[in-house]
Amino acid sequence: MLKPRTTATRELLSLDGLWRFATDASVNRQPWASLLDTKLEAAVPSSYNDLFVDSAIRNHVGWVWYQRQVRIPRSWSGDRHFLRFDAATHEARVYVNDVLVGGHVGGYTPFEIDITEVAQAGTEVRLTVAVNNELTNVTVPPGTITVAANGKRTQSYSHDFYNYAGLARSVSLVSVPAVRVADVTVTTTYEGTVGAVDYTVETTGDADVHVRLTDESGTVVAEGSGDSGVLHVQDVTLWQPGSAYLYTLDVELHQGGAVVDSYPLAVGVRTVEVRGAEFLINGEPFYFTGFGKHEDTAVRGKGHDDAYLVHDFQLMEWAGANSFRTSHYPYAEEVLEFADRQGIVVINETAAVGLNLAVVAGLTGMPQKPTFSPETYGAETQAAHAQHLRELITRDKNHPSVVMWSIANEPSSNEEGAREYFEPLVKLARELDPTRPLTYAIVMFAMPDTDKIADLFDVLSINRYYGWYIDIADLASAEPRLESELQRWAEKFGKPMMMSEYGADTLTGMHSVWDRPWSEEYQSAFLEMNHRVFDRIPAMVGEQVWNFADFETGPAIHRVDGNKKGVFTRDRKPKAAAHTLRARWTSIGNSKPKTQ
Ligand code: BDP
Repeated sequence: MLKPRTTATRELLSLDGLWRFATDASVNRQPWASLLDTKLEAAVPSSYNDLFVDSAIRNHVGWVWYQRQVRIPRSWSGDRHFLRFDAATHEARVYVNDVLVGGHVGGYTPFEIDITEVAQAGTEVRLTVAVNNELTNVTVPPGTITVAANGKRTQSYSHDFYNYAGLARSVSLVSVPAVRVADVTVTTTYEGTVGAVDYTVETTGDADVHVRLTDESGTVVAEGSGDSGVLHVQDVTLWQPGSAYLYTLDVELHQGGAVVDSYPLAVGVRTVEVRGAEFLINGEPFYFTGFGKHEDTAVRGKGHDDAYLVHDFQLMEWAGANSFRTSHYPYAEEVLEFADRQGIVVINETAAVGLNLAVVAGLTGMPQKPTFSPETYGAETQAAHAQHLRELITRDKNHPSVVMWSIANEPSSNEEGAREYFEPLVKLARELDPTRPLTYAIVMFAMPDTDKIADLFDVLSINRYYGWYIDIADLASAEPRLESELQRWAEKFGKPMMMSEYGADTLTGMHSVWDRPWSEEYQSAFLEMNHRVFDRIPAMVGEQVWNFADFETGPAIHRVDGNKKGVFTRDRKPKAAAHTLRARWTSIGNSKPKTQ
């Protein structure tokens, strides 16, 4: 799905701002009508949870309502107009003048609704959006709703971040021509100094397709026509990690000599490949440094914020990081566009986090119920996961910064049924995108001899906490244990491996001369221990620390005002570990440290 843009033939009106807001006590009020009876207003984009002081709103389980007036520009007659939601977490129903016009399930991918027939150009309409935050065994991510005898609904889930909800990304009204570019797909390669941009254009009607590729100085470097083809670029400048270069592919539709639609797409020419135990970008072995992140800031929750976007990237660059993972859901498209421009490498993850009832059972590894079964996570969950994968790959397939898809975080891959659940999803992802490697983040309960799905994937992303959840305050024992496990993965699979999570909760300002968990010194020592091990294992192709910054979680006995594994605090102040990482990463760059 193309990101909306203003072009010569398209217009975009932002609906961001303050909307009337109310929570709804009814479980499934339908149909709904009339003016929202409320004094509350909520900011869009923002999660609604932390905006208000009322804990009933923060902890509300079910539907909330957003409402505002919208005037459709008079000049839009003759075109189609759409409502576009960059995300509504986790389900939405949309009403124009109290008429249901559409909806969407899935809280981290966009959707659009054609409202041309119900909202004529030049008129004002009342736009009402119902958003539901419930997670069940058939949503991605999954969760459980418990209803008490008094009817009180409680949400639980097995992922370790707060279930922020609402309209956390931009909402816009867009006008597009009736015959238009519906989608564009590009893949790139190069041979010597000649780049190749393979393109396919989908349209909504009959028109001649013209494409033009310009470089950053605006010079046309290749042109073509037809729905699909290959454009060759002489003396190509590659998109490189740390050194982005973007061409622009201008797609035009012509009818009888007139341009009826035009759409520009940023294109980076680069290749990605897994060969043996190496991860190659542009044929060169690449070593990932960086973080698992979250979309998480005070007050906004998961609300997208350009100021934090810029600042977070500045901090990553300062730390010498060359990459991050969109743990544990697709991020706002602005983030990927920025990564494209800044040359930061992205591992793009689905929202399938918490497919693991062993974690729900506590850190025992003994699930009370099997994770994969018709009663728990079965065919319907898998179908929701597949649909989410389709929406993610369709949205993000053209970003040069995205080098790999992560299909899930810490699923119970050592349990019966894991292979039956994941095999079709891996097949689907490869059909949707044959160009990018696939991975999943491996939970600590899944070992080289018990994991049932590792062979299906290209890269093994390993989440491990030796020195924290295992061997806390005993890094001397943690070190050989970590090393021996990583060696076993390397020997058994011969694939590239990366540490996709390793980290220790740390209270900023706490210090100790001993190995004391929660101290800033311990976080640094923990990371250094891990690094010594990684540098001894040739198959390691990267390290992403958990987490970039402290973040909000649900209440739990092991969480003090959220998860404190951030290398930066929630307000982005560095802990001592930030300097430890900076010293290492600025010295190693994009290449693997010499194996010792
Ligand atoms: C891992 C999860 C991550 C958690 C982290 C932790 O992938 O979401 O936040 O552990 O416990 O299991 O800090």
